[in-house]
Amino acid sequence: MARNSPCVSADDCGVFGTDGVVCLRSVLTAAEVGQLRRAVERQIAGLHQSRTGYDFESLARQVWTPGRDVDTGAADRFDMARLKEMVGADPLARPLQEEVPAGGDGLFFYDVAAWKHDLGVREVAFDSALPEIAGHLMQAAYVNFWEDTTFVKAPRTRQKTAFHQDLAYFQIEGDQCVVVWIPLDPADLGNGVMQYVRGSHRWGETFAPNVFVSQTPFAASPEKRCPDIEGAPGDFDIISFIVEPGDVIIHHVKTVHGAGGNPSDRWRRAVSLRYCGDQVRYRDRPGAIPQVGVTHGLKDGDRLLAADYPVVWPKPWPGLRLADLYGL
Ligand SMILES: O=C(O)CCC(=O)C(=O)O
Repeated sequence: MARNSPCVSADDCGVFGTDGVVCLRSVLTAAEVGQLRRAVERQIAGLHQSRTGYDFESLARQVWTPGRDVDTGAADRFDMARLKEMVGADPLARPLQEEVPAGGDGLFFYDVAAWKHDLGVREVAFDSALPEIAGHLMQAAYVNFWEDTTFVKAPRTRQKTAFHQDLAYFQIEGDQCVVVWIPLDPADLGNGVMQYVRGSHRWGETFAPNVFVSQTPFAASPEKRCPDIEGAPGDFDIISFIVEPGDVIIHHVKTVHGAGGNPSDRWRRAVSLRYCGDQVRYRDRPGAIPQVGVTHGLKDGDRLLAADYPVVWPKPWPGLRLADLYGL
């Protein structure tokens, strides 16, 4: 089999182009997986002091309890009271929750931008095999790192991840962007592995971001609502992979995807890394999620040439450790 890079073949590129998603096996080392696990442990430990960390499981309970104010502690990245209003005003909104065995409250932990303060996350995001793989899949001349996001579902977590498309969450124009979902535990449908609508990146549609706990679109987005995949799964070609730590699943930024809850007694920890290619331009999209701590003054139409979006591939010389050059 012809190989384009150490970890991605011409066949992999073909599958990615056709399906909008490809699973690559044994891409990350045990040490790299360990670095991400330790970073995620630190993020979860800081949940109640964090301005960016959320438990969407608890949030969903608050959203679906009429008359209850939403309390997200120190976290202030999203206007959750507004989110509750949007869900309340959406006639199509309904809880997207699975039945779980009794015991425990579950946890659907979400956080972002660990790369800014965590050297281990930066090393995986910048100096693992991933930037080069992303470059080959996107056929890009160079690759910018966009950001990292953490998604953890503890055992007995009811909340699903509503199906969505990533593009309109990001302040970008162009679809030369990939999302790398990195499982930190063995994952399958039983504990909420990601699911993808095969070929949906070629539908020619941009969908509004949704509010995670429901398919309700962000009010500020002018894009159309994502189809109700959960409501009619049989109408869509949904695929998933059984993965081990070290494997990665890479999807195109326009591929529609979602996940179940985690009714099992196993954890489902994951980190998601987002990379853009040289053809992407900055665009301050209405309804995109505000990024944490960005300092650039990019205008619509600019290349992503700013310290907020490090160029991670190709490297100026082999063996250069980019992770040491960035961070707060
Ligand atoms: O892990 C999840 O539940 C959601 C992940 C996701 O939507 C993403 O990585 O883009």
